[in-house]
Amino acid sequence: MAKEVKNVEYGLEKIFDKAQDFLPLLGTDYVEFYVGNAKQAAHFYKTAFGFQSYAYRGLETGSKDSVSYVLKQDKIRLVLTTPLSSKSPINDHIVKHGDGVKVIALWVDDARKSYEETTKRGAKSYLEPVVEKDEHGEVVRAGIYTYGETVHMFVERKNYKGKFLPGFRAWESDYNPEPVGLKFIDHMVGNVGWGQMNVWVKWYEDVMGFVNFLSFDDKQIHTEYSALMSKVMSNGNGRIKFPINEPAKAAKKSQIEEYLDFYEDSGVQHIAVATDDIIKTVAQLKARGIEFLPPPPQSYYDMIPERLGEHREMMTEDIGRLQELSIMVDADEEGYLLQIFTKPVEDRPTLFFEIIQRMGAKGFGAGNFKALFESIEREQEKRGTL
Ligand code: TYF
Ligand code: FE
Repeated sequence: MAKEVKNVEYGLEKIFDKAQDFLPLLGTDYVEFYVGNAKQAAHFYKTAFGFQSYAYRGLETGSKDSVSYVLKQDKIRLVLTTPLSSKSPINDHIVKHGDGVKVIALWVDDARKSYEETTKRGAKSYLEPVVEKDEHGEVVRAGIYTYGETVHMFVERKNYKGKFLPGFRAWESDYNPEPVGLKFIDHMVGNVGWGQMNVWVKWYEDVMGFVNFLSFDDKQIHTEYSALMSKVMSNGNGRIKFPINEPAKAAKKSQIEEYLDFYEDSGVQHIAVATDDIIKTVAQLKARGIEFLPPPPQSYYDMIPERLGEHREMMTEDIGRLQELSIMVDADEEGYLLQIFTKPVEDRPTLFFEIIQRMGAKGFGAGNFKALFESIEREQEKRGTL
């Protein structure tokens, strides 16, 4: 069974000591997707995932080249952007990758300094600092490239009282499906090409001042057919966690290779969102048509008490109910966690979502990797990509 290698003590204060403080990050500001049809995608994220209409920019607000819908659920903000003509460079991104994540925006106190410190350390520039203003104040943004064509945008909004960003107006809608209890982004995972994981680990260390706090190698993460390696990068306060995956050689095609083939580049593989009631959240998502990976076998659920170890008494969820919903459970020294994975949410087998509830555990569910990857392989088999 896969076991994670801890590179630093779990205590976040200790991570903080190790991490550099030149780039204080307050949290995830927003995640922007480039999609073929933002209007329809927005409907999907409202109807199926329980996001709320929040802000809008398009022809009606004077935006001639692209349209963006902003959706919100608790602390999570998604931006869905579509080009309005063939001349927009956004088209190239969609033609190459399909729908996917373009921007992981990070909330900072000083966007200019964030840009200076990271570009000085070798980051490739995407957007030099720009000040955007409206009647609610000003926002400063600047961006750098990370893996593939993915971007980190630094967003400074301390002098802004508006809803989202200058240029957007509030989006009021008569159609408001209930939220499903998604609270915040727990982590976002990047898939990178052969031999690239350590390059990006070093990039997050050198350029962003992150620390590598957990590692999983292919000896730990493999099934009969496939293997991968993964290292988790965290910023100093532990609010931003970016695992980086790389495929590893095995008998058949790794799910990471499948992603790279279809995304045609490195990119964001999954967004893990936290809930504090996973049973309720997942039951809701299923009722609204979200498709999850097929459940692990009975033997997996029989092993749960053993997997929980000393945390067995602490677990209040009914194992039978977890099994009905195909939710998985893992434990580490500090507690347990509950998690489940959607099928890809685009036609290309690329981006998917994870729903996670942490009950003290700070790991990533290493005890579930084998069952999870076997489940993914059954899907790959159906697609003929294993
Ligand atoms: O983020 C993680 O590490 C877990 C497990 O291709 C995982 O969610 C790791 C690799 C992968 C899918 C899930
Ligand atoms: Fe994850």
